[in-house]
Amino acid sequence: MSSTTRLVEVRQHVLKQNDIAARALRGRFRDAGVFVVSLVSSPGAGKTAFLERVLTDLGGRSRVAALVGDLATDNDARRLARSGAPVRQITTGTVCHLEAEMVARALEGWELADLDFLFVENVGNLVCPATFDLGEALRVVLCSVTEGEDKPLKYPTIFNTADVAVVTKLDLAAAVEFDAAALRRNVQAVRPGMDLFEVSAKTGHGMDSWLDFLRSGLAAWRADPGSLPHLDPAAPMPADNSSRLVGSSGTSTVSSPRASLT
Ligand SMILES: Nc1nc2c(ncn2[C@@H]2O[C@H](COP(=O)(O)OP(=O)(O)OP(=O)(O)O)[C@@H](O)[C@H]2O)c(=O)[nH]1
Ligand SMILES: [Mg+2]
Repeated sequence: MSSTTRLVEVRQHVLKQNDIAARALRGRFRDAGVFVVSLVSSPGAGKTAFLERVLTDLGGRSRVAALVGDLATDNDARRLARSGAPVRQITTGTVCHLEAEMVARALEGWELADLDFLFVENVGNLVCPATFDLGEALRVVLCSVTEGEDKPLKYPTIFNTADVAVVTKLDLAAAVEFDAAALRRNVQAVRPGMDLFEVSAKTGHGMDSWLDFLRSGLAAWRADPGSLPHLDPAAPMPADNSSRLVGSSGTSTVSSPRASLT
């Protein structure tokens, strides 16, 4: 057997093990009624800053908690904990993504039924997290205005396994001559119908629309855990939809590859 063949077999085994663990997690989340939202992006796109706002803003009315993955340090967990929500850091050492087993271990001792939302910030990476299901109900891919509008075209896999996209750091858009229409076109080219939100964690721009989306997502998911919120035509559009940019079809008709794992 060649070393290449062996490498492929080991990788397939790891992915299969992860799928089994992710399926078990998804069952636990469903039984507990906790809506699990994962965040993926390149390093520094603004996941933690965005999540700090989400935890703070949702925390008043909903029961929220977060896990955050990094190769090293507990910096992000400290930042997120300022919101008052329970937070745990997962340090992965040399591993460039979170795996379902890591999530399961990090949840030990937490009563999931006491939560409405559990957020999982993945390691900053637009490649590896795409292939590791974490049992989440909703996967969010973030890209900042400073990264360039071509990211969906260059990293299609992460956009194809995510359910919704968020553009961050809108307050910097003018300074970097961000072309919103080009990004929208590129997202739609890779993932027709994908919902796209524009936000700034710094100014709070777009956060109300995003929080409305999350709340309606929780309600839709609890009513039917097999559904993804952006696929639910009954999910109300936020009153102020200026920050919610939907595809030309208005609602998404493309199912998530991960949805088949439920
Ligand atoms: N101007 C501006 N800066 C932001 C915004 N969001 C994040 N930043 C800055 O961008 C940098 C990275 O933000 P983080 O939230 O740490 O990014 P991250 O994606 O969590 O980074 P990793 O966890 O290391 O992958 C920090 O200096 C933030 O202050 C924003 O909305 N506007
Ligand atoms: Mg972070």
